Amino acid sequence: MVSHSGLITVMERAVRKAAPRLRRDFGEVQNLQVSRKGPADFVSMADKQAEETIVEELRKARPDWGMLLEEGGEIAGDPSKPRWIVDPLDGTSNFLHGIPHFAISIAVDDPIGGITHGMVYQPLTDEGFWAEKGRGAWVQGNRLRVSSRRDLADSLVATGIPFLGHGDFVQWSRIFGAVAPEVAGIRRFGSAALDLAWVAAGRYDAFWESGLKPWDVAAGWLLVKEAGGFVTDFRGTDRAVEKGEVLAANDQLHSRLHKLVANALR
Ligand code: 2AM
Ligand code: CA
Ligand code: CA
Ligand code: CA
Repeated sequence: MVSHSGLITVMERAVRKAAPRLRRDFGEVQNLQVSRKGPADFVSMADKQAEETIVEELRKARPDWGMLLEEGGEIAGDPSKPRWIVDPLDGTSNFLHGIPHFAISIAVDDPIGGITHGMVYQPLTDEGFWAEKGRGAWVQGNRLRVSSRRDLADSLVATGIPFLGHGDFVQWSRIFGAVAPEVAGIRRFGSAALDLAWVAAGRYDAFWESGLKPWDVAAGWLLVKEAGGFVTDFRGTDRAVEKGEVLAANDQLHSRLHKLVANALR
């Protein structure tokens, strides 16, 4: 595996460069050009401009790397080198409704090591959650650790609900029906990247969602892993990022939730 020292600095520089514009646009949402990629799947100038700025910074630092971008699609690079996976604005619906809960997500996907670096950055709070494979997950100089709660009855669980034209409502309802009666509370805040970062930080005890894309999941997946948590798909396999299907928690809660989910989907 190539040496990745300094990559977190590169990612931090990219998100910091994109942040002021996002902060400004957030205050002027009514002036943004918004279009629709599908039913309820909105994209604005803010998404596109943030992505352009991020791509420019990342390309300056690693000119030969490929990229997987939510808005720009795939950009080929040297296949022996890692590629960047970028969601320039996760939580666009929140952003466009003036709800201050959205983030930038950037990950490094190495052809040998898989996801080796991840950053989930909240422009409004200047909070940058980052993780490096084998070196832990961090926010503002503090090491992240998933929660240590063991009982579902004490747990606050985040989820993502399918939205118009997107996702499996029946499957989600089955899982909700199995999980909701067992846990202390459920939240749906609308940014999968932040949901995972907050599981890594021990704010949520667990999180489940399906129908996601690699750019929603990759960085947060590493954050949870490096914070000592478990992230799998609903069957309990290690293919959460590829499948866009995520069940994340500490080991105890993960195994309890996995049983409930498996039952619900039988
Ligand atoms: P996006 O904001 O980058 O598009 C949460 O369910 C995930 O689904 C988010 O990561 C969000 O990513 C995406 N999403 C897209 N459209 C959505 C919508 N109308 N409602 C909720 N989430 C949406
Ligand atoms: Ca989107
Ligand atoms: Ca997203
Ligand atoms: Ca996005």
